[in-house]
Amino acid sequence: MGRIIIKKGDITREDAEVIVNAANTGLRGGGGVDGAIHRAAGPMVMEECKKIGGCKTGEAVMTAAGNLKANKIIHTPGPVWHGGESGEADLLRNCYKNSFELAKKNSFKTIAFPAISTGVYGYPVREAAEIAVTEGVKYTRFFNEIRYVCFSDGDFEVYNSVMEKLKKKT
Ligand code: AR6
Repeated sequence: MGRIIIKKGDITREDAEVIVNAANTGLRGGGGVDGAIHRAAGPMVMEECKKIGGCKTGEAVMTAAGNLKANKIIHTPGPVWHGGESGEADLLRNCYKNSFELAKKNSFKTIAFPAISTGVYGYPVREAAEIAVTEGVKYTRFFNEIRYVCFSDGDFEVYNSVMEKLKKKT
């Protein structure tokens, strides 16, 4: 049974075997964590993204990790928040599920996630954290460590409180 770790930090510095990128459907790169990952990884990763061509919301594709410590990057476009009635929760759940499945298929044992969709795409952090952590719990037996890397103190607190609540329930 693996561990779930919630930490504050910059995901580009994580030494997990695979890190997940909150991408867009064109895999074109952009701001936020996507921009940071491409800057740190180097141009080779963008070359590979261009070859892949794109990825649907909620699906996941994998590339090399260039100059990062990680071995691979999984790119998954999260949903844009439109108020919660447009299937956002299912799509975000798919981002986590498909990323876990892809990492599992490639026998990776440590994986690190940013808070997908909660930046530019506007998904409320608590709701997003509930989905992230609930999916993680389902996959602990396939991984040694699942890390949620929060970029702000506020997100870190929210993830911790969601985790505590979940522990009380189980
Ligand atoms: N390490 C960890 N988390 C980070 C980092 C980092 N280095 N930098 C930002 N975050 P966002 P989205 C956090 O906007 O909402 C891009 O332009 C950030 O504080 O990066 O899924 C893509 O190309 C927030 O908590 O992703 C897409 O077009 C979280 O990462 C679009 O933005 C996600 O914020 C995707 O939007």
